[in-house]
Amino acid sequence: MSLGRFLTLEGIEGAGKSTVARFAHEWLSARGVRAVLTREPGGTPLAERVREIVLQPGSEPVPSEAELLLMFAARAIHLASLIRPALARGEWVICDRFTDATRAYQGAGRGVAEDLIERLAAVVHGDLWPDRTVLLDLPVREGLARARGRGAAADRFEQEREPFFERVREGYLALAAQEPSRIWRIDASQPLEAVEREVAEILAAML
Ligand code: T5A
Repeated sequence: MSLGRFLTLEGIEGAGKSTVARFAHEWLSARGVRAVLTREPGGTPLAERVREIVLQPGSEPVPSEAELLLMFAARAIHLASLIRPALARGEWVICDRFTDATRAYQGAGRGVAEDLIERLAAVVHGDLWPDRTVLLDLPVREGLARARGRGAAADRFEQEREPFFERVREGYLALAAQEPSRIWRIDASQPLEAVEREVAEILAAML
């Protein structure tokens, strides 16, 4: 079975993940590489329904453990219906967020126990981890200003306060320090062209 490559984009809100994911997809397509562009939570019709549940603000509180399980429920669906089949066909998968987001948001942000997250990750995706993860890192205020500048209504996470996102950012930086060969940090406060140049270098090395 030929296996494609699995690339994920991570970072706080407004870091530029969606923008850079689209750039990576276009860069690969221009070189004749078949790639699927997707996101989490979501990526398939059913997983997108779970996304709605977990992101939509509402009056009923969502306990952290429920949030964690919903993220992994969406991920299990996404892996079965989209990620594993694409990789098995030899295609690349470019995914806007994956389990590092769970480690950063539910783990570092919400305070869910690390070993619970790792056990669920082992059940849901076993040894399947991204080949490369690009961490788009920038100060929280800058990221939130960009995200809020788009004028869209805030989702349940975007309604959180700065200290939450500071913990998430620290969580991501700790992951990058633990796994430097997989997680590559890029300074996302640079102009977009500079960020994209660094991403192109990573893609070229992966090819
Ligand atoms: N979540 C998700 C968890 O808690 N646990 C999990 O396991 C998972 C998978 C998902 C939410 O779910 C949480 C985390 C999230 O809160 P989302 O919509 O996927 O939500 O994620 P967001 O981070 O909210 O996505 P955003 O769209 O807000 O941020 P992006 O994708 O990082 O930013 P992007 O590309 O849309 O760019 C934002 C703006 O900045 C500009 C862009 O043009 C755009 O206007 N921009 C730049 N401007 C200047 N310089 C640059 N370098 C720029 N790069 C982009």
